[in-house]
Amino acid sequence: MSFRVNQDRLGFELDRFARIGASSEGGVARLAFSPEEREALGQMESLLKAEGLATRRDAIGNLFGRREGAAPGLPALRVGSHLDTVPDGGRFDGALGVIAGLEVVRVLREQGIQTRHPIEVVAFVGEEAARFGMGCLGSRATVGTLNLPRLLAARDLRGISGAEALRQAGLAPEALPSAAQKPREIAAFLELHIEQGRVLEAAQKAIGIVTDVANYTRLHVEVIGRADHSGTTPMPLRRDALAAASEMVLAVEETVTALGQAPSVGTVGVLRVDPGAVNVIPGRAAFEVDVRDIDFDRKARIAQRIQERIAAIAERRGVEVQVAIPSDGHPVPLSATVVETIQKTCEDLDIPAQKMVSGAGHDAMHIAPFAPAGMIFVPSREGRSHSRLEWTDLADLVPGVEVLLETLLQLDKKTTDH
Ligand code: HGY
Ligand code: MN
Ligand code: MN
Repeated sequence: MSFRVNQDRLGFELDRFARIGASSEGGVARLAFSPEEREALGQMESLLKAEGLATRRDAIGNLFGRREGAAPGLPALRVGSHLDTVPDGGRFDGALGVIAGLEVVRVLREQGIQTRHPIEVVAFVGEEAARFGMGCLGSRATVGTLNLPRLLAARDLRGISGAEALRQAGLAPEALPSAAQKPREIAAFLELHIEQGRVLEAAQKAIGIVTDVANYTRLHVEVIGRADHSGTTPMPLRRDALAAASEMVLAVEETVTALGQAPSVGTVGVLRVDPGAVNVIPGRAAFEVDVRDIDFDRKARIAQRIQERIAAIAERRGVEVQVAIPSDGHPVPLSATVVETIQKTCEDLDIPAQKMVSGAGHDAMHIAPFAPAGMIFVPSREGRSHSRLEWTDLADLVPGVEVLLETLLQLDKKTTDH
């Protein structure tokens, strides 16, 4: 199979971006609105400009590179993803999708291909929820669904608010609503992404054709006990907030395991303890629960049962508990037209592919209700991601970029004005 995509050039760009925010242990850290994310966006903007694309940044910092089409007035065919990462993340999550967009426009130039629709390469900001507990900030702003007051008030682990982070990035919080676009501006959106799971590797398939994206319910739990002297307080008199929270964390795992079926999952990734001193019984503990499923009703049952378990543990232990639900999303079906086009492209290119759902959230899930959107997965070694051990061999990335390119060309031929 001869691909038009240049494997060495793809590898060169992945190496380049992996160095931006690189840690000495081989991970990458480019948090939302961080200097590292800004450096990556700036680097990508220069590369898109060098390809002759007109570039722009919107009010939240999303980067768009535009290659004009032959037919004036048609909406853009967009390819892209995100350049931010989780702390100590991998080099592929997000960056692959944006770098693949750069490679697509490079191949179009080399092959002298002129599309009917304009092609836009996009890098959405703040896809990861790692910093502020809410993700897909750039794609939500694009479709006008960003909860701006929540972002402005959110605080990261250093106590910096979303509003301060935006201002430090040179962005005006009050201008963010102007980032919202109109559905007619987008003919379709395609996102190439690593699978971040084990399905393709186990099935020995080169491509995942994503039909649906799971969504999450997030619970913020505050446990209020009583700070006391760790040496003088008898065990029966304690109101230990961390011991109670620890039981609750295990209850999350037990409940998802008991009520869920794959891809039901539940995680507590953040736990804060106050005052956090070795000789003080914790007076407060706060933790974040992330429950995900492709089945909304099952996810609701799991979240409800988790809340019941938390209340019972608090009652038994004599601590107070406050539960907030900042997010409760519906799983998102992707565009059937785009799914079929990806599938036909894989058949035409004779690349082994399978339809699948995504357990991870992505920018495409926020674009999908707004304009036709699709996702193409490539395998992740041992399914590892959100870790410096995230890896996909270059030879396993190239088919994904080729399918992205060919699907775009197929969509360009279709009248995709919706
Ligand atoms: O959290 C997620 O699902 C995605 O990786 N941002
Ligand atoms: Mn991610
Ligand atoms: Mn991602």
